[in-house]
Amino acid sequence: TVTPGVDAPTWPEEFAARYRAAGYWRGETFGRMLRERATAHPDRVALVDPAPERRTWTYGELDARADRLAAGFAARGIAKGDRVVVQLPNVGEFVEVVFALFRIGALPVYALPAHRETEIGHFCSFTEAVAYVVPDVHAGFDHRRLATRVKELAPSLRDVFVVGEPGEHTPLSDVPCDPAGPFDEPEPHELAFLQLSGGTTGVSKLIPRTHDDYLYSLWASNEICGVDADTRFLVALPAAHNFPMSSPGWLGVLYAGGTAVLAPKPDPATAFPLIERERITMTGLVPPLALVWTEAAARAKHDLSSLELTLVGGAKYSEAAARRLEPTLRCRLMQVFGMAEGLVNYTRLDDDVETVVSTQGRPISPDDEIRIVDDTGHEVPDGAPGQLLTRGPYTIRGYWRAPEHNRNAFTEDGFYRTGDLVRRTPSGHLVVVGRAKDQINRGGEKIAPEEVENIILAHPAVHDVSVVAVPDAYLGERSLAYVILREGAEPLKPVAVKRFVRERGVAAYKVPDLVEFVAAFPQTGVGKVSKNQLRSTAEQH
Ligand code: J2J
Repeated sequence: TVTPGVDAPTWPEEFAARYRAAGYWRGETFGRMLRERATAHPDRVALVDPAPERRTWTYGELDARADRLAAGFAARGIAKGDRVVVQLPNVGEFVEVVFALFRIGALPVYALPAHRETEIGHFCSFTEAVAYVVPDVHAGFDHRRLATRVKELAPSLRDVFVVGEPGEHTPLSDVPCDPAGPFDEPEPHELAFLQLSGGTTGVSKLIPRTHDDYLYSLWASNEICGVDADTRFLVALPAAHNFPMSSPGWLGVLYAGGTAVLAPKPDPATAFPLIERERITMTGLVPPLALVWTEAAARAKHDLSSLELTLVGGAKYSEAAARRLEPTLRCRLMQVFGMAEGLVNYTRLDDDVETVVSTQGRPISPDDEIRIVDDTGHEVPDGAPGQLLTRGPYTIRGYWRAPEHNRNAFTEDGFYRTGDLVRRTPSGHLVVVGRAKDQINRGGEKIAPEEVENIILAHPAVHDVSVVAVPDAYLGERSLAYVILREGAEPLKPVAVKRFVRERGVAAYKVPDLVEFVAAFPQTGVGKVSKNQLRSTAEQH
């Protein structure tokens, strides 16, 4: 079971009381939210999964389906507080499964389709997950075989549910049964799910989000983005990412009674026909995709005129690229700078063009507290760059079961150290100017160098390794591994290092893009590897 305040630090009561009194925390839960929408407008279409055959779910159908699946999960012993690792691509079953879990108060742990044995093994064993939900084969990869291996790593795992051909596991289609009596429903202040952090450490930390706090970020995002029952939102990015899930994302759209359309892939060849056919009004993209869409739109044969708003975030969007989006896609641009830990900033629909193209927005909530500090923790003068610290009604107070890490990741008075370097404009908008944390942002996918370094260090020919970001015109950043070989070791080729990482079973985006062999690393004054100096060397690439 999960004990609020023990497994996951929570807001001190005086803050919780304030957030409730202010009307941010409405005392809703995801399970009840869907039930209410299904009662109010059962026949409205909630969800479209367009491929390979177009399938739709009305609110009534999604609600009934969540009930039957919840009953089936419960019959298999999944109970309130249990963790279930969900690794599904953009398919309707993803939404069915998470609402079924919400309904019984079990916590989905959102894995990405790209994750492999190392990551999934960690999520399952660290959270003591009782079940794991996978597709059969996705993007040419057999997730059933991965599940078989993960079962050996994680003894807590009792069930593997497969969307599609089950192999040796249980088909998800066998799970639903007639709704049993009422479930032991979660309370609004309890945890709803565990989201993944981008991470800066060897293993990624898990982010505990409550019904109250996440639902607030959804309805407030809806107000800012103008999401309502007429919104038709294209989920172009992987649905498990915090951005397409909640800013305002498919969960925000379901909250508002609109329609979420799941794109199997985010490229223009897939997305543009969907925009035309489904009359899409809103979507969210990472900067590299926004670049590709902007270029493709100039010669698109498809009618994109339904598109009203495109959100771009997850990594820094260059001002020059941002300027081109509105004229070519012929829709409004909104920049979004958010994080799965909480704080989300948006430019506003009534901001002038200069603000929209040159800032990353301002916080959702009047109660999002922002501090911009120097290395010693003191606030910098107005407008000067510094490290962003934040605290507020939907920003976590600590990671799941990570008390040691939390001591550094949060200040004593509960501010989250984002690791982002920002400056604030007089209007209160934030401009992201860099990063203090050791992380690589590869087109929105976050890589913790330490994780990749630990893997490469296990190679018998490697003496030492340092992984840093290299600027990249398309992705923003790519990864470069500087490797020092052991004395007397056989020389390695870069591809051998890449293959070694891949064969360890990690998400492909973590495999270093470049590998370079060096004799030594530059040192800081205190004899540590100077990543700053390595990064400036890497910029010559
Ligand atoms: C620069 N850096 C950005 C931006 C995120 C909405 C949007 C994005 C995320 C997300 C999210 C950036 N410019 N516009 O969860 O709800 C970098 C920062 C930040 C980190 C968080 C959402 N938008 N970033 O990207 O948890 O470094 O969330 O701290 O994946 O991405 O990453 P993540």
